[in-house]
Amino acid sequence: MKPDTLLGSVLSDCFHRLAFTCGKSIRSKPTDLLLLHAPSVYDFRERAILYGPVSDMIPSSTVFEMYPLGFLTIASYMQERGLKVRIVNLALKMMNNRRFDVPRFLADLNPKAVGIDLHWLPHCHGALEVARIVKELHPKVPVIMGGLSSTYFHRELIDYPQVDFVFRGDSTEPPLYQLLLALSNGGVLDEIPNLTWKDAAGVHVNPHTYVPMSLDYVDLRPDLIADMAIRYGDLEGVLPFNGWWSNPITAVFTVKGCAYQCVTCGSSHTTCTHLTKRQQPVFRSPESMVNNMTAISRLSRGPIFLVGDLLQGGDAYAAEMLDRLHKAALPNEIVFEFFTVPPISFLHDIDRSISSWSIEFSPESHEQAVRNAQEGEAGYSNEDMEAMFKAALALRCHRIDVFFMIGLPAQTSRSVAETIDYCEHLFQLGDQRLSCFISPMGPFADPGSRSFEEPESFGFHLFAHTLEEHRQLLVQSSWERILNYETKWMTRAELVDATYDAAERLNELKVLYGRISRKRGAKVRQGIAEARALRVRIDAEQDQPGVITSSVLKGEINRFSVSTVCDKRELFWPRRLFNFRAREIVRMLWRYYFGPSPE
Ligand code: B12
Repeated sequence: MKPDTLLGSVLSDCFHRLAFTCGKSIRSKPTDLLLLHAPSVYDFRERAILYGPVSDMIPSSTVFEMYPLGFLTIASYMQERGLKVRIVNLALKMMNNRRFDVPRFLADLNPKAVGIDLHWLPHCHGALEVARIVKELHPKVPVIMGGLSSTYFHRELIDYPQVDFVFRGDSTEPPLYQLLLALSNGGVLDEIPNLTWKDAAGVHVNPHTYVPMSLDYVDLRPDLIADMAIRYGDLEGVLPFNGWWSNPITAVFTVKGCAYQCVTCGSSHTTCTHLTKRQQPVFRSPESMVNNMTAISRLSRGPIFLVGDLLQGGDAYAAEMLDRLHKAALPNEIVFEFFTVPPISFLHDIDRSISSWSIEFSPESHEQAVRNAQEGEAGYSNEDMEAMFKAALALRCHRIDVFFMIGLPAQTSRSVAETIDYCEHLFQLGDQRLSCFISPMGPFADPGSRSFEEPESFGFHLFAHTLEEHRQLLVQSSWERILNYETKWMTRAELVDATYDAAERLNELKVLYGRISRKRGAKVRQGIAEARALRVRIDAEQDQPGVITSSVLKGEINRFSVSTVCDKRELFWPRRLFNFRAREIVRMLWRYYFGPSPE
């Protein structure tokens, strides 16, 4: 067992025991708001679904067990105002223990209100099922939903009997606080902004007026994770994703809204204008971000990912951020994301300010015509991009991950194959620090994106429009049938074929150019071959009416619940012996049980 995994289980056990030995039983803990994160498909443990590589590029598995960052901002906002919040990552608990009994677990809790995220649309099956169970067990406890997909589908969502309230928008902490107060004091509901609710008179849609122009009103306190783990004796319930303990990458959001118009993005400028009512991006202050990063650094040695392109906020903003980071001198690696090629001078500025840094860049396609169709006139050429890579590699940049996507407007199967040729060209730059990844856009084209709102104008065809239709899609037998779109250039079957072909070749190139070991390459190769074979067998079974997926097939499919087109470990940073600062954890435990900590 790795030291961190060992430390994780020891701490997990320790939290649990301490919670009881100190007479503070989990059950008796007051909870004003219980935040639940559901798996994508509620009964994924019983079903046999070939989900495919839809989550291969993120730390989560196909269960999409990562809860929204917003859970932490909500928790810290409420905590500062004296309310007790508990986060429970049900998805992760269900993954880790096949016998974990959700209704039994929930029946034991006694919260005043329950919040469930329907942020990412792939949760529309699990989130509504969990809401149904909560309502059944605790009929008097209000069930509140929120997140981007809740915002989009709020009218449909509120009609479900298990849903009492839906919050709209990308920022909900203050209105949610207002609602929790109103529910306990019997206050009026029609003045709470961004709230969709119902009573005997029908459905009410309060105006969407809470759109904060500063993001500094709320903190994202990493210590809350430890705090909740100790308070409720439940470490697993608050972990962000499976394996986080060994790969504690953390994300710091920098912006809400966007200036770019990417066709498939569910948070593009156009989408935000309509969905979150944000006419332009709003940036978090460098001071707030660096404070947040410093707090993370006290706890974790893992990389910190700055979500969003700092340069979108302007040169002065980005320069201030670097200046503050320089002064903070954090030991963690800082990961920068760029939406377009930054000036080379900016890379030098990063290098002067930070000793350990890396880059994530998503050109989506190597082909200019495809990039233009996706992003509007994409303002950079491959030559510009390569010049950036070379400049960064000449500096102390530790790592460059380049991401490509399948399912873009104007993209053909041939173009996807040529993207892999281009990856080889990038590998031939001859630096092991640069690697490439490719994955399909899936499982869904995002609601609110231009590809979803005006599919025909952008060459898309949708197989689902409503929330209920998406729920039905999620329980289809394979990802080819789950995808909610195809394009004028690729059918769903072609999207799947192009993905496996591209993944197979990219895997071989990674072995050839030393990006992964032969052993890892062989495992991925075998995984892709088996996934292809399973797809054929599922199709054959499905084509016979009335045939239910056989148990043999079920068992085989279940083995495909993690990575298929690449090995997830490629996404993570090399492990350290100890990822967390034990001293800080001990200090927290001490503070919780015995009062102020010794310095
Ligand atoms: C960072 C990020 C990630 C990170 C995860 C960060 C995290 N844990 O939240 C990573 C890279 C892992 C990721 C993964 C995915 N992502 Co993402 N992600 C983003 C990104 C770029 C920023 C999000 C952010 O910074 N939020 C800031 C925090 C503070 O706010 P928040 O979490 O949104 O929470 C607020 C509100 O949403 C709301 N809220 C949220 N939940 C709840 C619950 C309740 C009860 C209430 C009341 C309110 C509420 O209130 C919160 C507080 O104000 C957005 C795009 C964008 N610019 O918004 C895409 C975005 C949200 N992701 C998207 C998608 C599709 C995904 C994936 C499904 C992609 C995939 N197939 O792999 C996965 C799902 C991961 C999972 N569940 O396991 C889409 C969502 C579209 C949709 N409607 O479904 C977006 C819009 C990007 C896009 N493609 O267009 N993502």
